[in-house]
Amino acid sequence: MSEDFVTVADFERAAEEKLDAGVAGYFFGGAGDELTLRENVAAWHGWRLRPRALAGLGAWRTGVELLGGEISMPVLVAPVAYQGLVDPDGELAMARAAAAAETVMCLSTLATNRPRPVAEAAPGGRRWFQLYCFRDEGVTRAMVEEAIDCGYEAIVITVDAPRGGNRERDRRTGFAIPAEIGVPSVEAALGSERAITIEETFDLMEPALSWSDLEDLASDCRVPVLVKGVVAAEDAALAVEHGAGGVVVSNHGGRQLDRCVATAEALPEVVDAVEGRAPVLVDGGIRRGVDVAIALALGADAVLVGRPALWGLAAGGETGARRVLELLRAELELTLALCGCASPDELGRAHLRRAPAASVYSV
Ligand code: FNR
Ligand code: LAC
Repeated sequence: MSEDFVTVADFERAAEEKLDAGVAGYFFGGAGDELTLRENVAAWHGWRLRPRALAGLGAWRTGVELLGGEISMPVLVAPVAYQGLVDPDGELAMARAAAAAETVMCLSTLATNRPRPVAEAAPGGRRWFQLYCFRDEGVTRAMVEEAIDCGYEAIVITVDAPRGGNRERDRRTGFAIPAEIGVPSVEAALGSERAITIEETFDLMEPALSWSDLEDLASDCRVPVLVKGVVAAEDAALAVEHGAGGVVVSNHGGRQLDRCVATAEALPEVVDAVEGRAPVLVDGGIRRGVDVAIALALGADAVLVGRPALWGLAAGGETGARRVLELLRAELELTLALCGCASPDELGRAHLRRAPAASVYSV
């Protein structure tokens, strides 16, 4: 990993060169025609900033408070499965990178390390746990209890995956998780030590979850339960009414329902429906600090990045992931300064206008 990596795109290219075709297809790919995958990125380009002048500022702050704790920036690490496929330390390295960048890491249920060693790898860091509910309730319960016991501060239940999306790249490469990459939750559910496909993994999950399950989980857990994978205002309101402590606007990085609305387009209606009753986060296609600023201006409290952090990890291990997070922070700080804002909470819809319709200006 060289010093001339100055953008997320530099890490993306380096990761693509380094990973073999099957692994790259899994991490880079989306569902179907990958229209939503591409549109997630493009939709952030659909806004223009209206900076304010002569704000009289000489210092800028990117730090925010989220769910009762401080982080250095409103950019968190999204749950991404199987990180041991791109780095020998996998989630342990990602946890250390997030802690060094002073932000939250959300650990996937489908991690290659259990919640406890990940917590021990970065004792000073803040952590949330992403939940997939297995058909075998005992497996789900054991993971959640371990996470909460080890200081994970929130459970993030993913609701956009009652079945696995149509991952055509994986079908072409025949991609499967190699047996030597242990996935503790899957091993517990399957009792198997052979290579397993992503489709088989999704078949282990309980598809028939409903709002009452959210309500039960939220009342059983002693930590907040966030709902990840909402794009409709109606669902955002239902989530809050059923006890959610936060809503994550997400379409799973374009990996589930292709032609799903882009998250930048869904965000305003969700913000309006939640009416400040809970934090609203968003992920999908965030590649620049200016994307983060646009999300905040539209009303998000924070964003998460999935592939960017993963590309950092693949290209340069813990240091690479940390540098991706730090460069997003630096880009956000510069954007705030150039918009005349002292801190993230000063950005609002008055700082935005729609970009001209598809035209010579489109990028
Ligand atoms: C994911 N995502 C995901 N989400 C989740 O809730 N549990 C998971 O295990 C995974 N696994 C996963 C694997 C890979 C390879 C990717 C790319 C994504 C979705 C993730 O949390 C997030 O919603 C998206 O990655 C956001 O889009 P960007 O930032 O990758 O564009
Ligand atoms: C994925 C799962 C595991 O997106 O969430 O591949």
